[in-house]
Amino acid sequence: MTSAHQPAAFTSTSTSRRDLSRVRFPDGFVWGTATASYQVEGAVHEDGRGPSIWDTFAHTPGKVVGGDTGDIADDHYHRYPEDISLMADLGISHYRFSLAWPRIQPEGRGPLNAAGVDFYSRLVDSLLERGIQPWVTLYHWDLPQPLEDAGGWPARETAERFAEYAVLIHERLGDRVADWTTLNEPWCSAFLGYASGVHAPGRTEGPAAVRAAHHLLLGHGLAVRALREQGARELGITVNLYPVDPVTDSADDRDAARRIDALMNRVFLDPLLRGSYPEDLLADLAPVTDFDHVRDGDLATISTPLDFLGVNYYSRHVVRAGTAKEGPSNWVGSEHVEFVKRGFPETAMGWEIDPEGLYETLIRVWREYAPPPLYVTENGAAFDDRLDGDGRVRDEDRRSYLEAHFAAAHRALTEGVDLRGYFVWSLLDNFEWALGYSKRFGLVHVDYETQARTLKDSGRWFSEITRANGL
Ligand code: NCW
Repeated sequence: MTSAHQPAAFTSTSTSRRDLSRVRFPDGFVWGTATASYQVEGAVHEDGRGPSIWDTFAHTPGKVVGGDTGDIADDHYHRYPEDISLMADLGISHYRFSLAWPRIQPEGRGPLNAAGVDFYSRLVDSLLERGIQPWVTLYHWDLPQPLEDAGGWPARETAERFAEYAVLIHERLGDRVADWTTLNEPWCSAFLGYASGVHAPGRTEGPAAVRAAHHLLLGHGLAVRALREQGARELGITVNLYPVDPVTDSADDRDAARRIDALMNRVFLDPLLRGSYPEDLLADLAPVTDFDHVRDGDLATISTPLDFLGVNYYSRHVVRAGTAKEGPSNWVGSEHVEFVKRGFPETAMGWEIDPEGLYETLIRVWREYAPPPLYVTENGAAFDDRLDGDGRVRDEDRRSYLEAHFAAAHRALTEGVDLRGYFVWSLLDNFEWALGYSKRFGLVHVDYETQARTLKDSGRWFSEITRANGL
């Protein structure tokens, strides 16, 4: 089989310390770690928090590996002071976390829940006291259940509720939080939530997923406009991007790669940064939807200028033309592709390790879209970590993964990409959605029995990187 794309091998030689000895990031480069509310907070019944779609989904038998739920998670709701101390040890300048909308508006509409707001206010103050800037994500997948009951993201009203929520919480935290990200990975919310159904709310309706994607974008645009009027300082969105390559150079495989690139990358990049949906995507999706949910003016709202674009990068997709109309890789039913593994080393998620893909992604977005400054808002890896008898986690695999990806990002920087920062996913081992606690992404190991935190070897190494601002 010929491969149309031959990425640089992920070898110890290409990432050796000697090769990287002169890798220095620009002054002021942001180094951070990231988490998300439902994945770390726990305390799901405390202080007036309402249920989210993830509470419902995780408590539905068969939806999450091991029957795990986020009920307790990392108990970050109570242990955030300890976690902030860990961040201070890591030497990070920024902490990216998300707000649980159902803590702030338990019904997804109406008045604020003061106790929920207080929690985030205390968290922000505690971060600032330790010299760590809070980087807030407004929505990382935990939609208030009452809004799902009213139609969820496929319903236009959800976009309006989201913008209202954004305004209300910005009024309370905007004096201390400079950086606001509207959505995290809207692709996952739309297509895993409403098409494949592997994420909450677990619906399997292709056309609904396409409507959800639009209303997520619309909610983003409405929120950006409203927050701008409130004088918000730095506004952006985070998308998950992948290079998509055909497994061979055949016309069919190249067309398969084009379809997946449209459905995973350009479906968000084009509306956000060009104010239109890609023509080829509209044509591909014609059997599924006629896009009659898109109203005049929506795309102008969605493409309201941003201060930064967040990029989450984990791997590359390689595809071949297929015939299957259903299955895990055929979310809306128009894809007809198979995802191909190349035999590269993988993380515990089964995602091939491909740092070159990060370089390509940053260069591509920079050259094709002329975006605002970029941040890598997530990159990291799950591995089968073991807490050794001497209390150490020797996660050389994670260290080497991160080192190779930092170097790839640096290469993009030296070639002109305005990359301003890098957040490692994740600070802590946490609830990995449908995979429960079986996958560990943290720089810090969490013992879920005792809630004991242990800095992994990769975390210790990361603290050297943040302090040296280089490799
Ligand atoms: S699952 C996922 N992740 C992980 C999660 O912990 C975090 O909350 C997310 O922002 C790590 O980063 C993101 N992303 C889902 C990717 C699904 C890819 C499906 C590809 C199908 C071919």
